[in-house]
Amino acid sequence: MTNGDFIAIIRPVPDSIGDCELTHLDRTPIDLDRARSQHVEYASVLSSLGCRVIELPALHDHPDSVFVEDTMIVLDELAVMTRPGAPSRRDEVHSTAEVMETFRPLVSIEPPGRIDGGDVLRAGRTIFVGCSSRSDEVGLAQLREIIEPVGYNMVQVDVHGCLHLKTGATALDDSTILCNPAWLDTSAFTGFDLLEIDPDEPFSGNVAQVGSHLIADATWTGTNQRLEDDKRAIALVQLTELAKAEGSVTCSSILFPENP
Ligand code: CIR
Repeated sequence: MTNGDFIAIIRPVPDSIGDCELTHLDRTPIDLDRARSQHVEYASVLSSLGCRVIELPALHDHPDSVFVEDTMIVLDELAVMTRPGAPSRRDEVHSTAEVMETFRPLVSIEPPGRIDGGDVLRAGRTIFVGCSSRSDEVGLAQLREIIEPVGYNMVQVDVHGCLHLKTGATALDDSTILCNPAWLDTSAFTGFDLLEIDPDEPFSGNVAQVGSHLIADATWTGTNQRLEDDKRAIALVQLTELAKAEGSVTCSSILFPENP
């Protein structure tokens, strides 16, 4: 697959981002202009890697709406509209769904189930799903019933130290996981190769995969060096402002192959 086969759905940084949900971080002022210029640069990196970038309309009344990843789980066969764990985020899902239905058949997580896309990590035909403060057993059971019949193996991972599973672990390819072992029980990844982050950079376990390339936050020089030493092709972005809203690289887009 070439990178050009990928779609990246994004949404602009809303005026209200300063009122975002925060779970593990204290609130610090977000520079809106800088957040926007970093987000524009993020979009241009996606384009430079060959993604077709689709920008959804801004949702200024939804402070976390730039973090589109949490609204949708896209697999080869179908897409799952999530039911975000934070009630303030539930209405973000509808406008993402309007665009997604042109690419995949849509199914949805139903109340009272809760799942955020940030808790769903795909590596090949394995889907790791975090049970976190946002995603619960009811939501996970619904997801299992949706994805196992289409041939995915779902593995539950208990998440304690961070917001989402993908805050602490992301896939580098179909068989390798970048992870922060301080935040996750790595026994969930048995059978996969693990690359540990630089322990001085706990938030560096989140990278986005676009074909043979990775997008990584330039802030995390130690972990990025480990990725380079592992012969990974990396494109760097700066997301210091969205990081204050507990966001990172994957959360700001929904990335998927147009024709898997
Ligand atoms: C939230 O708490 O929902 C947002 N402030 C951050 C969401 C980040 N999303 C992600 O990691 N997938």
